[in-house]
Amino acid sequence: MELQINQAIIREGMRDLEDFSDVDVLIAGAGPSGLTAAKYLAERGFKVLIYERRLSFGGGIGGGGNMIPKIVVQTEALPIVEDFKIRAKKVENGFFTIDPAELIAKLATGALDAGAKIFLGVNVDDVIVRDAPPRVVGVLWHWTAIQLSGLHVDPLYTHCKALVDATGHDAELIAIAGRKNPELGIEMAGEKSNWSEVSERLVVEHTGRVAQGLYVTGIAVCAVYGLPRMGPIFGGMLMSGKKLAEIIEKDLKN
Ligand code: 48F
Repeated sequence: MELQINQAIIREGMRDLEDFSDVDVLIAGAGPSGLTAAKYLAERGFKVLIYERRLSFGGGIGGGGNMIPKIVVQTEALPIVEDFKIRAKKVENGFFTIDPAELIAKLATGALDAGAKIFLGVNVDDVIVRDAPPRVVGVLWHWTAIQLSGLHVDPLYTHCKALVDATGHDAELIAIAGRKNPELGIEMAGEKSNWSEVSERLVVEHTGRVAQGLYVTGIAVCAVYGLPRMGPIFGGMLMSGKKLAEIIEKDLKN
């Protein structure tokens, strides 16, 4: 029996790895913005892959607000909440609260049911850039366990038509891409201190393409464009993910 278990895992797992080494859209980060973008892109027929460095999804959702198990969304995000069949409770001042565990589960289910693939325990380390004109065409990745071990192991590659940085506060991929490839013309402005109402709006406004083939969504937008951060309000993350899906759809169809 052990042999058959082994064969099933290795054969099917390797098939997936090979199949998903060339995709339409590669999203780094399975937080709220990445999962939302994944659902709306996958249901438009694109081949979508998410690499998530942890062995779980949800990013910053699970901690609620300073570990109190509620997060908040605003009215504008309700159509997305409804698309994912997430239950939201109306509270004071036009806000809605959501259970973090439900938000994680249903965002992931929405993305997976739409056809997106998620690989857990994968850390995206670097980007692949081709010149004339400079364009991001893929990533280098390691299993997170290899990165944590400190072993000197060369990474593998994945090619994509569109790479999405949904890595959270540090906008890791855009920072790496800009530092190593000045020809991309990326300047990281750095995230500013908290101002939720301004940030929620500006994050969505600035969501989009950063360089050819490279896109940003979620709180990473703040680090790229010098915008204030926000606390445990998540409507902007969902709206950013949905807006990015629309932008990438247009770009890839052109
Ligand atoms: O941080 P995260 O939840 O990003 P988000 O989608 O949402 C931000 C909110 O959670 C919150 C906020 C707004 O309400 O302020 O912070 O913008 O999810 C980012 C995910 O990316 C993974 C990380 O483990 C997390 O699950 N990640 C980060 N860097 C990498 C990565 C990487 N290099 N490779 C793969 N995954």
